Amino acid sequence: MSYLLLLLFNLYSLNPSFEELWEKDFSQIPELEGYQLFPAEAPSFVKGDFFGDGISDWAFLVKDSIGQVQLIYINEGEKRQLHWLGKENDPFNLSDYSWAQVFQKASAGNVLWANYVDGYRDFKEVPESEKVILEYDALYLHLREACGGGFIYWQNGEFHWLQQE
Ligand SMILES: [Ca+2]
Repeated sequence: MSYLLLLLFNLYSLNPSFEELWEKDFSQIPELEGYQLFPAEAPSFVKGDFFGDGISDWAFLVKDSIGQVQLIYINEGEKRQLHWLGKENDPFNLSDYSWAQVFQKASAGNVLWANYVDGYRDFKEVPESEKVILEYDALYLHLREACGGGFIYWQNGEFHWLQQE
């Protein structure tokens, strides 16, 4: 019995919850000082290999002191790197990500496309050149009421967006 408890305890400490990780690790990163986690619908974080180095990363939303919500990627690897979306140099000119209620992973290998370009279009209407085969995991962000959102994926050293309606 005690062995089982010990085993469970070890499993638990090897797999801390995201909230624990935030508490003990991410919130201690100097750049993230003063930020709070912003809860999307569960899950409020996504774990995946977004940058293709084979080491899983984290993506989640944080709120600053004036309530603006930004998207953070923690790229784990040999050296930890942070990517901020929602600040001055946002690749999509967005200054707030609070609309991203639904927060999910699209796994590497999936084929994605923008499903709205001057109107809805489905897979067979999309030119081959506009289909994206995900090299790495991607994020899917979605606002339920407006049925809008998109995929954010990393390719050739930058973030890309595919509109989803
Ligand atoms: Ca990584």
